[in-house]
Parts: sequence; C-alpha cells; structure tokens
Amino acid sequence: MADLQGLADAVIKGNQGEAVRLTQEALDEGLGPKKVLEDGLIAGMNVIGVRFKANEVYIPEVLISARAMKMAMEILEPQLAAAGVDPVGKALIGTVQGDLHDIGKNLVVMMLKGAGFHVEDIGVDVAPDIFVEKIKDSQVSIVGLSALLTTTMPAMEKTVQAIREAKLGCKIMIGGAPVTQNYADTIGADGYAADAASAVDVAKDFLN
Ligand code: B1M
Repeated sequence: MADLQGLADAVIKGNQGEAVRLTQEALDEGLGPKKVLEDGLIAGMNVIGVRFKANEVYIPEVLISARAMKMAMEILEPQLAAAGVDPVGKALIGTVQGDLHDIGKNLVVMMLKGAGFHVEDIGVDVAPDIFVEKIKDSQVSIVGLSALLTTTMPAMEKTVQAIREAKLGCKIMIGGAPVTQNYADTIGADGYAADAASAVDVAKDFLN
C-alpha cells in the first residue's frame, strides 16, 4: 500500500532513493499526483522548514532534503502537468545587480518549490530592467529579491521602484543577511523574510 508518511520521512531524512521509490510506488498504485505531492513531498519539506527555523537542522540537511524532493519531483512533474494540477503560486527570484551571492537565494528557491510553488530562478547580478522584463514574460504574482552586500542594497530599492513603475501588480519580498524588515518598509517592499523557511510563510501570506 502507498506509504505517503514513509515518503515524507524519506524527504526529511534526505533519502533520495527511497523518496523516488515511494513516489513511483504511490503513482503505480493509482494515487493522484497531487496527493503524493501534498501528503508526501510537501509534508516532508514542511517538517524540514519548521526544524530549520527552530535551528534543529542546518543548511546541509535542508539541501539534502531538497535534493531528495527534487529527484522525486522529476517523476511527479509530468504527471502533475498531465493532470492539470496548478502550483500553489508562481514566483520569480533573483539576486540584485552587483551581487553574486546565491547560496541563500538558492535555499529560498528550494524551500518555495518544496512548498508547492512554481519558481523561476533568474540568477545573480540581475539589473532592475531585467527583473521587469522577466516578470512580464513569466507573469508571476510574487517576486523575490536577495542581497548579501550592504553595497548592493540600494539596487534592491531601484528594483522595487522599477517594478512599481512598470505597474506589474506583483508582491515583492526581500531578504538576505544585511536586509531587515525596517529596510523593506523603507523601500516599499511588501514583505521581508529572515530565512528560507520564513520566505515560504511570507509567500503564502501574499496569496491570501
Ligand atoms: Co561574500 N561577503 N563577498 N562571498 N560572503 C559576505 C556576505 C560578507 C558578510 C563576508 C564578510 O566580510 N564578513 C561580506 C559582506 C559585507 C557587507 O556588505 N556587509 C562579503 C563580501 C565583502 C564579499 C566581496 C565584496 C569580497 C571581495 O571580493 N572583496 C565579494 C562580492 C562579490 C559580489 O557579490 N559582487 C564576495 C564574494 C563572495 C564569494 C563569491 C566568494 C562567495 C559567494 C558564493 C555564492 O554565493 N555562490 C561569498 C560568500 C560565500 C560569503 C559568505 C561567507 C557566506 C554567504 C552565504 O552564502 N551564507 C558571507 C559571510 C557570512 O555570511 N558569514 C559573505 C549562507 C546563506 C545560506 O545565508 O545568504 O544570508 P544567506 O541567506 C539566508 C538568509 O539571508 C535568507 O535566507 C537564507 C537561508 O536561510 N535570504 C532570503 C537570503 N536571500 C533571501 C531572499 C528572500 C528571503 C530570504 O526573499 C526573496
């Protein structure tokens, strides 16, 4: 019988082989891909998110779990598309102009994917006009900006301004080590997250 709790546990433990095997087994037994995603993979990543926020697990564990989820998603994604299952939300994320740091951004991307979001990662050193162009192309409702340098924080402000001027109507979340809620308020961003797990909470709030 399909073991979705076992699948969630495989993601929590970062056991790629088991995550792939149990995903395939559940599909073979006729379980809907949405159920496998929600009650297996996302349930597992949710636990990792909670433990990460509570400092019970650290970045390496999150990366290992995210990799297990990614492997299982390779089997699940075509089935989700075939079944017409929409992602919970669509987000686009990049590191702002002048900044090459991407480890934190990548974690945010993984956690959002783990929570069922479709995420377009547009990389590092992204100029404001490129953000605007990519948002127009992908029609996302959530945009994430990451910065790790105090010297690139002004690029966040310019990017927020460019997105507002283009009237794209999306919610903007910012984050990165030097960034604060106060800075988000100052530059007119809609939200701030201190870490990758909190970024999921902020993105979910945006949907409501
Ligand atoms: Co750089 N670097 N670095 N660096 N680097 C820092 C950031 C620094 C604090 C080191 C230091 O001096 N102590 C310092 C910044 C000082 C400052 O501005 N206040 C610094 C500097 C100065 C520089 C250079 C200028 C050094 C030089 O060349 N003289 C240079 C700049 C290059 C550039 O960007 N133009 C530089 C280069 C590099 C490397 C390329 C060598 C490398 C980056 C590799 C990469 O990312 N692929 C690097 C690294 C690794 C670091 C440190 C050591 C680690 C950063 C990191 O990945 N942390 C960092 C010192 C440190 O933090 N101890 C440092 C782990 C990561 C998981 O955390 O990114 O904070 P973080 O992400 C968190 C949260 O912030 C949040 O969630 C994540 C997970 O919980 N978060 C978001 C992040 N983005 C978010 C977005 C959101 C929401 C939450 O919504 C969209």
